[in-house]
Formats: sequence, C-alpha cells, structure tokens
Amino acid sequence: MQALDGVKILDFTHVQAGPSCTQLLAWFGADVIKIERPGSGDITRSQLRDIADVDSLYFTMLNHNKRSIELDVKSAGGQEVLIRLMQHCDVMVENFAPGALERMGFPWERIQEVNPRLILASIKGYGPGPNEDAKVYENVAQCIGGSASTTGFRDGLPLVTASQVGDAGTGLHLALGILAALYQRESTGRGQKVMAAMQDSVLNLCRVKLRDQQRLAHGPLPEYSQHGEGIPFGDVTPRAGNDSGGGQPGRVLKCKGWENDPNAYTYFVLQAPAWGAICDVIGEPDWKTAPGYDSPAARLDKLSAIFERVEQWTMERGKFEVMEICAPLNIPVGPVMSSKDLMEDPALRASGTVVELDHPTRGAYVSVGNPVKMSASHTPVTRAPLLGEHSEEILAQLGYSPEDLARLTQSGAMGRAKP
Ligand code: CAO
Repeated sequence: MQALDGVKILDFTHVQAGPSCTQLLAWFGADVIKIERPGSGDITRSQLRDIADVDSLYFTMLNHNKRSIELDVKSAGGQEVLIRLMQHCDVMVENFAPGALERMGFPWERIQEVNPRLILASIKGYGPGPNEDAKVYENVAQCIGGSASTTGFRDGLPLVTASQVGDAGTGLHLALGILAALYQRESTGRGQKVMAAMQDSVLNLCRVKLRDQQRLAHGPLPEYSQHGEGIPFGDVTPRAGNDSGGGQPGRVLKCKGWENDPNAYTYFVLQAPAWGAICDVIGEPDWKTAPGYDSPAARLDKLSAIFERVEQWTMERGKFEVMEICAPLNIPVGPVMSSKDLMEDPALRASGTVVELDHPTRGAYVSVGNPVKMSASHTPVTRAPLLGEHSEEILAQLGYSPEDLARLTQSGAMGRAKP
C-alpha cells in the first residue's frame, strides 16, 4: 500500500523541472504515464550521455517508477489517445513553453470539456506579467528568482548554485499544489489549474534574502562577515559568501588535507547554546566568560577572529573527525560531502536515499531515491522506463484492441513498430 495508490498522472513533462515533480508523485505510488515524442522521447534521454545509444543518467535519474508511451500528440491518432488518457487520469502535468498546450489544441476550456475532474498542473518560467511567454531554464530561474544575486562572494560574480532550486525546487512546489488540488477535488468534484512559476518558486526559497533587503533600511547586517570587516553595506542584499543566513553565525572552515582535497572542509556554526562546548573543544575555556566573548551580540564584531581560531583547531582534524567530536557535544557542524562521499555513504544506502538499480541497456546505476520517508507508504524505487516500453500495455488499459494498436502504429501516431 502506498499513499497515492490509485492516482493516475498523465505526465507530459520534459527536461528536469516537470519530471522531478512527477517522479515524486510516482514514488508515493501514483501511476505516472509519461507521454513521449515517438523516436526520440524526452530530450534528456540523449543529453549528456556517458554511454553511446543508452538513455543518459540525466534521464534515468529523473524518471523512476514511471511508464512510458510513445505518442505523436499532433497526429490525429495521437490526439485520440491523448483525449482518452485525459479521461483516464486525475492529473495532467506539463512544463512546455507557454502556449504549447494551446497550440496542441488543448486550452483549459477544452481540457475541462474532456474531463472536468482533471487537474492541469503546469510549470512555467514566469507567472502572469510582461515575461509570461519567456522560456526559462534552471540557471535563468536562479538569476530571475533572486538566488544568483545573493550567492557567491562580495567581490565576485553573481553565482548559480548546484542545487537545482529552479527546476527541482519548482517541481516540489508543483507537487504540493497537485496534492492540494486533489484534496480540494474531494469536496468539489472538479479539477482546477495549478501553476508554479520558476521565478516565484526560487523567490520562495530565497525568502531570507528579501528579509535582509528590508533589514538594510534599519542598519547594517551584523551577521554578514563584511560587517566585521568594516565594509559598509549598499542598498541591496549583498552576496554573503559562506556566512550563515540564519541568526547563528557560521562559516566553511578548512580541515586536515585541504591543500590537496577540494572538499576537506567543514561547516561550523557558532550556535549560542553550544558556545561553552565550542570554547572547551578548541582550547579557549576562558572565552566562555570573558567580556566581549560571553554573549552572541558581544562576539559579532570579532567573528572573523573567532572563526580563525576555530579553524586552527579544525585544520588539525579530518572533516569526519570534526563531526565525530562535535556532534556528541551538540555543536552544529557538517563535513563538506563530495558527490563521491555521498555515493559511498552507508547510512544513505541503508535508508534508500541512495539506491542502486539495474537497467536493461546501461546495467547498474546509482540514483537518488525518495528523500521523504513515510511509516505506512514504502517507496520501492524502480528504474526509468525505456522509450515506449509500456505503449501497448497502456493502450490495452485504455480499452484499445490489438487492431486499434495496429491502426495507430501504422498511422505513425505511436512511432515505429518495435521489432
Ligand atoms: N508529440 C508531438 N509534439 C510534441 C510532443 C509529442 N509527444 N511533445 C512535445 N511536443 C511539441 C510541443 O507541442 C511543442 O510544439 P510547439 O512549439 O509547436 O508548440 C514542442 O514539442 C516543444 O515544446 P517546448 O517549446 O516546450 O520545447 P523547447 O525545447 O523549445 O523548450 C523549455 C524547452 C524547457 C525552455 C520550455 O519547455 C519551457 O520554457 N518550459 C517551461 C519552463 C520549464 O519547465 N523550464 C525548465 C526546464 S528544465 O531545466
């Protein structure tokens, strides 16, 4: 039994933002039917390939637990099947460029005629306004949503982050909207349009930076290291480097081996309740009560010097050793984990957050499983489907006979017949 057993999703998504949303729903047990263009499918199948003629890791890591049907939705046969799928499903999820669904012949009014219970969930770059027709990709979303202007170092370029907050962040928001719409449908009996714009989703994730923008009107931001360095603030939220964005100061500090290992670092938070333990562990017990050190406010103007002292201590220890010493003392630290560290982490393997799967053409591959754990809805992660792997099975489920299948295949609506 899974939480979304019985929920049927027409997955009309591509690239990353949409597929990350429908993958979440699939993990919770929804039947996700991915419609793909005959012959080529989702563009990511062939992007960043590591093995020739084999579905890329890009695709195979974003489309777990789904079924794939090849369908040319612009052909007469394809439109016929699409309509039947719309009648069969509870939710249609899409992240085409603005207007694509209308050009396909399915504005919202028509969708409602086809199935008034169908929820239409869309990802677009921008919400309504002057840019609503613009195409948007991950890094563009990070720029337009306020992430890039506040990421990086003060004296460097705006930076994009590796976290896919534009794509997967928006996918998450959309998934939540879909579940809310499904819940509302329980009482109304009707579907509705659900839209998550990438700009809005990134902005929601950058909420604390809008907080800081307003705080600037009332004085400098003391937790930013530039304050301690005596550098005045301008009138926009500056890039904060690795400074903590919360009320507890934090920095990235070197650990043993940093000269040769790009990830031999730890994050270290000078959390106020842990101050005594921090002073003891780094060998500065007097700082616990010394004037100028004995309260978070008093420490603000010497944060850089304090972190330098802490770093002298961390530099003599490995990043995992720092964790082993500090975590039992309730000091919030965390090693800078490389992708390799994460792939090999036994706890993540044991919890199913990192999974190894077998794929018919690529063999074994490692992927990220469902990060959300539920006590009564287990998530077995299955590999991504091959292109059109479930076409026949899905058509049969929709009530099509073998003759219909032959007719649709012959018309080209389903791509070339499989040998
Ligand atoms: N059969 C027939 N036609 C199909 C089809 C199918 N199965 N699947 C898609 N198509 C067609 C669409 O109808 C559309 O045709 P038109 O241009 O004639 O309307 C076309 O293929 C592709 O649509 P697109 O414009 O969405 O694709 P693109 O590669 O040019 O743009 C992207 C990609 C991501 C920039 C754009 O889709 C977009 O802005 N999406 C919304 C925001 C978003 O999700 N961005 C994140 C992407 S992940 O990084």
